[in-house]
Amino acid sequence: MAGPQSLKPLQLKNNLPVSELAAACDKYPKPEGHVYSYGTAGFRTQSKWLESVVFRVGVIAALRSKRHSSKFIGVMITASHNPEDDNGVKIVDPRGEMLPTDWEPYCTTIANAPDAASFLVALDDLCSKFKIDVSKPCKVIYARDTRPSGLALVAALQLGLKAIGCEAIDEGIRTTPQLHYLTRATNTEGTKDDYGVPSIPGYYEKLANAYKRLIRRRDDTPLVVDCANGVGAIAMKELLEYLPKDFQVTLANTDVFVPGVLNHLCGADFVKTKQELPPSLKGVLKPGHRGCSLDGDADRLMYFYLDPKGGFHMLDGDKIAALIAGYFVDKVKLCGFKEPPRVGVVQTAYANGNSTKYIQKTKGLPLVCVSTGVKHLHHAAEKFGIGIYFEANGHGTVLFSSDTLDTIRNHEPQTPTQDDNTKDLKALVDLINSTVGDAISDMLLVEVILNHLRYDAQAWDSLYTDLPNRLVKVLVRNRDEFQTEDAERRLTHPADLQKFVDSQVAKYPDGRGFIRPSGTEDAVRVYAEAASRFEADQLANYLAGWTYDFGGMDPASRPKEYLR
Ligand code: G16
Repeated sequence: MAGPQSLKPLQLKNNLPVSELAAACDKYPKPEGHVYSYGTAGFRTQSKWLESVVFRVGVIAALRSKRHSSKFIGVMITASHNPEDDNGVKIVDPRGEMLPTDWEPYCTTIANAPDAASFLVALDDLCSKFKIDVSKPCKVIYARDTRPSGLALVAALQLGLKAIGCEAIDEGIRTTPQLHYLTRATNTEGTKDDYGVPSIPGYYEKLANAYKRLIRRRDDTPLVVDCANGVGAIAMKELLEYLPKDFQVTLANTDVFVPGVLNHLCGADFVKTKQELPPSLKGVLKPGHRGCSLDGDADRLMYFYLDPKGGFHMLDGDKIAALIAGYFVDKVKLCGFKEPPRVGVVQTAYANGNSTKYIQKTKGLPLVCVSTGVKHLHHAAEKFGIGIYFEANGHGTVLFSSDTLDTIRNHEPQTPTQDDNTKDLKALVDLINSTVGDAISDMLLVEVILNHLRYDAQAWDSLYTDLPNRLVKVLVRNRDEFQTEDAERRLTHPADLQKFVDSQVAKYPDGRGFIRPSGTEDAVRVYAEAASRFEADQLANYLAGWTYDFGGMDPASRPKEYLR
């Protein structure tokens, strides 16, 4: 162990509180042999490996705050849709966005520093690289999801914050989007960009008031919300106190503190990957009802319904994007702006081929495809006046550029119709949590749009027909051996595997398939779509079989559904 004594020869360029940081670092030694990487969703792995990382993230977040003129930086402890034993930590920037990518390699180096001395050197490099004035005050706001490991990780975070002398606000157990909201609202309070009252009641009031301004007629169709046995259950119960009493909702999977049930056979990821009703909703969701699932930290949303014969139909992030995009393009026209904001959509390679066709060809909207990960989608959506981004997994939101916000604010409607629609648009800006995908805000948005358009779930579903598709998670020796290009639609390595993908895909009508390493799990994801269910499954299973073997796994242990 490197105690403060052994640090004497260290020549640091920045005036960091060396003894405090070194002593605290020694309390959370880095597990030997474990390699961490700041990826798509921050650091994420089994919770037992995370204490040293979360301690260090506390220090990094404080430095980020110093870099940002002492604004609040958010830290969220969650592993979202992953199993309960996993956990993770990510840093949220002052306006609620993800940490910029140029900080990621520094986070990775700091997390992997083997001892206190190298930890301090890595911090010093970060300070020099980003010209951080270490003497400035720093502020961090943090929260965690309902995972049992969260408490110990919060203790590690607190020690990191204390060691660097950081002011901190503990928000307790919150959804990821609530923490993003609080970060932005706290930093913008009393400014011209005021995002809302910086408190959890302020968050609920903002959403609920906007919903009340928008909702037109009473709808008696029940909505069943699967809360994934996660923090979304707490937030949904709290939100209901602010919504009109006739909001017809049944909450399911609300066992927040029962061990082992988080995301288990329920939640948005279960629905998307299994494409079936969570077993716990059998008999609860009836034909004619709408159902939706949140994930473990309530930043993803999936809708679904049963047809009159009881058949299950999923309305995923692509269907949500199509609904929202069509609605917004019409709404903007009805406002009568002299210079209407440009509405555009951002998707990833997972977007269903028919959703892309619908948005581009039927609705005539510009669309871009980017790599998986909110940071990529968010940045691409910022280029539009109104940018709608959704991943097929149900993670997404709508962004309004500052010019668009000015246009809406200063617009002088010439007719009662323009006036009504402008009022709606103003309320929509308040209803949407633009800081990040927010399952609860997105759910209210979908409910408002269905209400305005007088659509039931089936009418919404009929906007376009999904091409049958299948997503398979394949375990490999080392996911870093899989590298991609073209927004993750093609492998550059292993090149021979891409040749195989091309030759297989060409055999299937409407066939499409790609293979990419996950940014959040130690696995490779295989996606395939084709004209029929049988063909999509078959193509996915062929690609999975080859991925397994190219991934250095023993062919004798290849799962039986994978094909070769
Ligand atoms: C995170 C990211 C999402 C991404 C998902 C899966 O979601 O925020 O953008 O789609 O991971 O990523 P991958 O396929 O690379 O594992 P969440 O909900 O887990 O925070």
